[in-house]
Amino acid sequence: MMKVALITGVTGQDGSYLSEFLLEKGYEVYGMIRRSSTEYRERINHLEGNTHFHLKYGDLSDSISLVKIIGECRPDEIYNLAAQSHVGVSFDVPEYTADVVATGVLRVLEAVRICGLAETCRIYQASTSELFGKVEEVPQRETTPFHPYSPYAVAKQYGYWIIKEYREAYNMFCCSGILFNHESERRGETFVTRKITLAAARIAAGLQDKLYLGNLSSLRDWGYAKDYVECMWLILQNEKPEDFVIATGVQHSVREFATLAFHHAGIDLEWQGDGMDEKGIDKATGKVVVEVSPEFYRPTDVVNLWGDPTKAKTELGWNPTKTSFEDLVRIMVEYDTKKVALEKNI
Ligand code: NAP
Ligand code: F7E
Repeated sequence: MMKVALITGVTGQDGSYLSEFLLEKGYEVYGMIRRSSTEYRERINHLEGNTHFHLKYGDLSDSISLVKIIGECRPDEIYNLAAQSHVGVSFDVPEYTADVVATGVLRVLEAVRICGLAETCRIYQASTSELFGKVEEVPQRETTPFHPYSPYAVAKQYGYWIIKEYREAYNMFCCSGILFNHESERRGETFVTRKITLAAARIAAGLQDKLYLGNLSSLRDWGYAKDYVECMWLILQNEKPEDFVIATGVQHSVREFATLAFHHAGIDLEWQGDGMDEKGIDKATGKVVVEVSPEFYRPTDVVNLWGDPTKAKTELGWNPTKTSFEDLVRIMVEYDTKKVALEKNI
């Protein structure tokens, strides 16, 4: 019997990689999509036409659609990846973020119960290192206290606790993967890594003059999204429902990411100045190619994320360093260099 999986957030970075991963494992995959004025779904276009891949309209803010979809496909596993996932944007749309990111998780759990699947359906919740926020311990592990530091993180904290509550109250197999930042050539273009790799490629091709960034000293534990979706699956194959920190255990600053990305694009940077006056200068030409802008600062910013993946390594057998930071940056810049070359020729 083929296992059935339902993925919310199937059009996103992780949803697209997870779909590929589960199809390869022989799953029947259902993905929930939102109605949009453009039907072009860049990250999953290549999967449409696969007879084991199905798309259903729904929305995390609409309980009826969730009950309908879950009742129709009767999944063995649900991967709840859908979210307003941009931390910066959550300060602009806090109420919507809370509705989708917090209450949305409750709606999925209740839909599973209403459909009579509480005993059979396993649920993965896309939790986040943002829960550690204004960090109280470095590196962060499963036992580190939470201190969420944005409307997004506060909403994700509700998601984390409601998953735990349903596990204990109703004995449901539901778990949170506390994932640290994971990036790829499919990363949304307003997250800092992709913004940098695209800009580095465009500046090198002469299509853009400058890149404006926010806090260059912010530290992150960046992994490769393709490696992280395997962990989501492993968490649901585990004997017991438990929560796991998923990270590489290696930390870098935004400045370091930019230096390496520009290097791969053929531009060696030299940094001059401090704070808002800091600039990244192209050593070869003396031109300023990176500047700091207050526009990209957040009212509260999380600046020291560094995960300890020991539990995932020992209990799930997951390899946190399959793709190194250096390889991740190279993969993203190579992809964007090709993308920009195509744009230039059009
Ligand atoms: P992403 O690329 O921003 O994708 C988000 C997905 O959610 C998209 O498919 C989006 O659909 C969908 N979505 C948004 N609002 C929705 C709603 N109201 N109803 C139904 N679908 C909705 O995010 P990602 O990077 O793949 O991340 C996946 C999940 O992991 C998210 O929950 C995120 O918060 C969490 N997370 C991400 C990271 C990371 O570093 N990437 C780390 C920790 C946790 P549209 O295409 O229609 O917009
Ligand atoms: O910011 C700083 C920014 O937007 C990283 C989401 O997937 O990972 C992601 O959230 C850092 C922050 O990701 C710019 O202030 C500097 O300190 O790439 P980001 P994020 O906020 O860490 C977590 C784990 C999630 O759960 C989220 O869903 O970089 N930064 N300059 C900038 N950030 C952006 N976006 N743009 C800048 O120009």
